[in-house]
Amino acid sequence: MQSTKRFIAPAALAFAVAWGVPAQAKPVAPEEFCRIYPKTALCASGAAPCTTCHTTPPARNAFGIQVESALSPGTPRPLSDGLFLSGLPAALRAAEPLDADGDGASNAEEFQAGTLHVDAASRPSRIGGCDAAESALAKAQPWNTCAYDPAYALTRIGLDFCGHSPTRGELEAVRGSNDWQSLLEQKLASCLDSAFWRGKRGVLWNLANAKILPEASLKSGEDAGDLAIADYDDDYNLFVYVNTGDRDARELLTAQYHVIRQADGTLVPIERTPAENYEAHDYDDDDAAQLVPQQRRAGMLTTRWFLAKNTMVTPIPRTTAAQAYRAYLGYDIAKMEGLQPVAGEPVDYDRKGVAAEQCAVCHSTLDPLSYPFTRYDGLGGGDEEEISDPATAINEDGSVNIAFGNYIAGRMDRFVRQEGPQIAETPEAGVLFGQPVANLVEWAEVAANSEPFARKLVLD
Ligand SMILES: [Ca+2]
Ligand SMILES: [Ca+2]
Repeated sequence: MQSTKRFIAPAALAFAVAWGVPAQAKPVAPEEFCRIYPKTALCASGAAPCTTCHTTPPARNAFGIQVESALSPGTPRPLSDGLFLSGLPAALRAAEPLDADGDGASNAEEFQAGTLHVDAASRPSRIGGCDAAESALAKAQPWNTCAYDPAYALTRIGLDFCGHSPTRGELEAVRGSNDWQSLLEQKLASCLDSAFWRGKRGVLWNLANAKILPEASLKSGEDAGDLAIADYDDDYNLFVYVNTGDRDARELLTAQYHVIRQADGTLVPIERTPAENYEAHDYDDDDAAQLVPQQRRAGMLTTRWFLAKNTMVTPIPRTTAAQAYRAYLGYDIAKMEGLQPVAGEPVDYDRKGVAAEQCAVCHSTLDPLSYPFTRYDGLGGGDEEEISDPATAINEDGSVNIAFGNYIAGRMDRFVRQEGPQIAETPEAGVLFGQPVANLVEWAEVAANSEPFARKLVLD
């Protein structure tokens, strides 16, 4: 049991914890596997999936059985952590020449080729390439499967980046040219400029859906829904803008400007104070205005919509932090991913019982991630002051005196009556990837410069 427990991947571990297995079980095996085989496709996201060795954990698949039988044979089970880890490399090596799925390719060959070692239908196309007769035959086919086929590449570029096949003329030009590489580059460049790629509801726009989580009924501004709380057009505009024009993608989390879409579809960054944003909207439509002061902005993480949709009326907005961690850094805490416990956490400022053993497993990471979000209001909550006359909302320094979607230094004080005095002790400083951050702007800076951010960007 002990040895199989060590082999459980993060998702499976979540079940284990839910069933009350002691929290010290750690998913070390997937990481150890990827330390040994860092380049295999199974390790593309950092740790191997549980299906590398298991069917449904703890049951092992054919490869898991091969590894297990070579793992410190003769040593009584269960193996201790130390014995398991020290025996694993040799056991994996011992299973390399074996063929778990019987498809004729060894486990090692499949790791190298990126095919599945436990699926006979997935096997390396052979090692070596085509011989002369095969090459000649392939060249005469519509698609050349023995060599790089520029016409096929052009078709893929057209379909994936332009939304349609290339014309016959374009295909012939590429087939007949020695300079096909620059023709492909030109085609790609023009596709990346097309409405299909960067326009409203284009490919990039849709790529942002999992980050923005739009809901038509809650939308304000253009195409407003029945229960309008905020507008997400600004979010999409910023996302598409940052991801085009050879811009620095880290500005997704560090931009302190907003982006508007002009009538002709051009995206233009604008530097406006909250007051200027507020005045740019009618009072009827003021829930579409961005109210966070410039120096408190952190790109997609502090837009009116992101805060309204995720934080709503929560004092400590864990949902907001979890969505930021998932959408931009690739770690889903609900699946026990990206856990980096902080000593002394969680403190349980809002008396939710998060310090209980089963909860602390996640909350010792999640709560310090969440504190920097606590000063950003979503939809009010607590004892907030209502502004009855919108005309009095604007302050001289360009800030706006409305709580919703705004940065409020003293926000936690509003919750004392409901949550108790300790809620006001909630710090604004937090911890991300083991690094202390004073506020959300620093959080976003650390995030944007991190390896997980770069990896998520590539995986997207
Ligand atoms: Ca095989
Ligand atoms: Ca296979």
